[in-house]
Amino acid sequence: MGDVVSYSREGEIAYITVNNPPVNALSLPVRQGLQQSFQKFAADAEAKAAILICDGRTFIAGADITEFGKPPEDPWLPKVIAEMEACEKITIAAIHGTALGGGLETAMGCHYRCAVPAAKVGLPEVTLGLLPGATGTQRLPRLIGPKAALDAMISGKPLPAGKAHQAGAVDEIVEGDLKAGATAYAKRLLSEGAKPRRISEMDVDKSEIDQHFFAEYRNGMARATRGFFAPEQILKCVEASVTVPYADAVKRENELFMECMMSTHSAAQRHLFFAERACTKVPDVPSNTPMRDIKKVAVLGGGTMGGGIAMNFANAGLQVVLKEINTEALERGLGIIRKNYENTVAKGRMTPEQLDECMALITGAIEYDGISDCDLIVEAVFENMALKKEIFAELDKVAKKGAILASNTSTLDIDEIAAVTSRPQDVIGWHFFAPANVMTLLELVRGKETAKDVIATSMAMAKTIRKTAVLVGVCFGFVGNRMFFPYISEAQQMILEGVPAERIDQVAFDWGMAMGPNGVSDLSGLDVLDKVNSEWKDRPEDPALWIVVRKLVEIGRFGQKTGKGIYNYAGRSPVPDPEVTAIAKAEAERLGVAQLENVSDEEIIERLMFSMINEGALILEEGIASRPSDIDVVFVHGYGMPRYRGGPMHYGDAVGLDKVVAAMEKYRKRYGDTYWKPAPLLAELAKSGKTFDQWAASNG
Ligand code: T1G
Repeated sequence: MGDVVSYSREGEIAYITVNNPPVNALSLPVRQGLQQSFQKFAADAEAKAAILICDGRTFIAGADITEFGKPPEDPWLPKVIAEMEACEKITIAAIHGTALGGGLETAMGCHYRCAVPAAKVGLPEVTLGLLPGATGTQRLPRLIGPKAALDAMISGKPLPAGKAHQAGAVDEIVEGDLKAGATAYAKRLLSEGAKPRRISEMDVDKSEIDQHFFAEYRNGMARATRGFFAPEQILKCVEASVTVPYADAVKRENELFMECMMSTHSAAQRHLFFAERACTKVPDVPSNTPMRDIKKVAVLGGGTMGGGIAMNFANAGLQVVLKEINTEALERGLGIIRKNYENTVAKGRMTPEQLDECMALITGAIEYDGISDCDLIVEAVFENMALKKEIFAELDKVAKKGAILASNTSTLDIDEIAAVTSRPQDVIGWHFFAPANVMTLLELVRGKETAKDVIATSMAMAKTIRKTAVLVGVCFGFVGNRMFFPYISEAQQMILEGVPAERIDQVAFDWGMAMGPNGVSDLSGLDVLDKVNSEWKDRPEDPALWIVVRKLVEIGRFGQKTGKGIYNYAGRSPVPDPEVTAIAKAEAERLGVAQLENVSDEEIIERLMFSMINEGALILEEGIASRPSDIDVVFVHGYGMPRYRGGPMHYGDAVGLDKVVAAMEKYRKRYGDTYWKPAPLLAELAKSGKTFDQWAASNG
């Protein structure tokens, strides 16, 4: 029994303690230790009850995800749990922190479960493209009913201990010290003559299952789980829980678990699990870097972005000063914020009291001295370099010493902005994504002189406001937009070549994108794209580049905001417009752009995705992103790329970089080097049969 699991006894109560930091994951030594400890308990005649408890910050938080993809090693978790459950003496799981996945499954292998009020329990395997593969799909329905179990497993969301207690997943809530509370509970059970209660011997309550239940559940989850593989497998397991005996259903669960484990979806979603943790680590900024104290925040500019940005800080309980240029603009800005909150209340996701609390945290100012005591100032004004320089020059005069001066610019050069101040070390980009109070991505743009404590403070503050922050370098468009430009360019080029915009969008949507490139262009605003086109540094010399966007902007078709763009918008749903097709055709003729017949879906995806992957390789070579997985996090959190694709760089690895480069050669022959010459890094990896992931690992 390794030191990750220990056995001890105090009187008639045995304690089986797991100590496997950081989250007591069920690595092989832990599984072995559990098996041996429960055998020891069974053989210990003095022990009348056993408590399974964990050291550290949490109960077992699941199987050890780092073991996935390697050959499974005995003892398998289902086997350990079955042996635990077979104990003739009662066993109690004592839960604190988060009992998740295999952790909850192990707790369900105990005969009783107690938890402290702040604990949470859940089966989040679906977030990893998996299903609860250690009998969770069979035990949870027996404990809380099939509907509640499905809700928990399909959403992957943990239940707070109180709700789990009400539902029947936790038998006892213990206040105060967990070990003492669990011991008292065990003694009480013994005094009541409680017997081992084995979930596997229970029946599922079928009272809520009629002939339509599963079909209706399938329909109900379709939108939220579109394209994902694992949810349907979970549903099949729960169907088995009410149709076949436990042992057969467990066999079915195991088969479907292996299908999930071997799926490209799970590989992608597990990749993202680690990617989202890796991106919080900045290679040259130690995790113990002292941080600046942020108590009060200012947001300059009360437009849509500024309002959304201000909400993020208020939602985290921070005081925010919204600064505008005059009272009218300020009132309008505060009105935008209130309206956003009112919409959230109307959707039932916020109470009126919470709205009032947040609004009370947001005050207004029209003079700079109203923000001179703020610790962090986020500029969110119009995307114009001259205006931003003017503002930062003013901030340099009025902001308190040590204040972090952030710009929400989406493309402009942070170094150029910093250079107008006497404190370039305090300047950083905080690039939010619209809607700023909804999208989880935040690109932190590091200038040449940005101080390490500014970076560390920004990373920590991002977590406070529940954003996924990725540190990027200075270039036109940073990481996300810079890679999105070729994606949009390919969509635009195909429209010129006669491919219907709606076909391009449908293929992208079916691939998994939340919205196709043309719908996104209309959402962002064709006028915004056109402005980028005119400000694009080192823009490719190509008169056809985004020419349809320009022509549409010239006739006032800006997209959703004007009711017409690439599509017409009666409501929010896009309707193709023959006028746009005619404009594209006319421009194609004027520019001599050949029309394409019979474009395959495969070509559409290759041109959309591989153009991004190539740009991503250039970004890595230039050091604008620290790792390929950081780029993946950007696209999953900021551009609606589905988690089951893992992000553009992971997708390239999954396809095979040799295949990516081979496909690019087809387009290079048709369109030349400007867009389709493989980045040196990509060409090198393709040639050597390596992946971006392997490159990242070798690059430390
Ligand atoms: N396996 C291995 N490492 C893990 C891990 C796990 N299950 N969970 C977390 N870590 C690492 C993580 O990579 C990070 O490492 C450190 O622990 C702190 O994590 C059979 C098959 C528990 C809520 O999906 O949700 O059980 O970066 O930064 O914010 O049916 O970790 O420090 O080197 O996230 O306090 C199911 C996954 C697995 C839970 C804590 N369980 N973990 O959050 O810390 S599949 C899960 C979490 C399974 C069974 C199936 C969170 C947390 P490093 P952290 P946190």
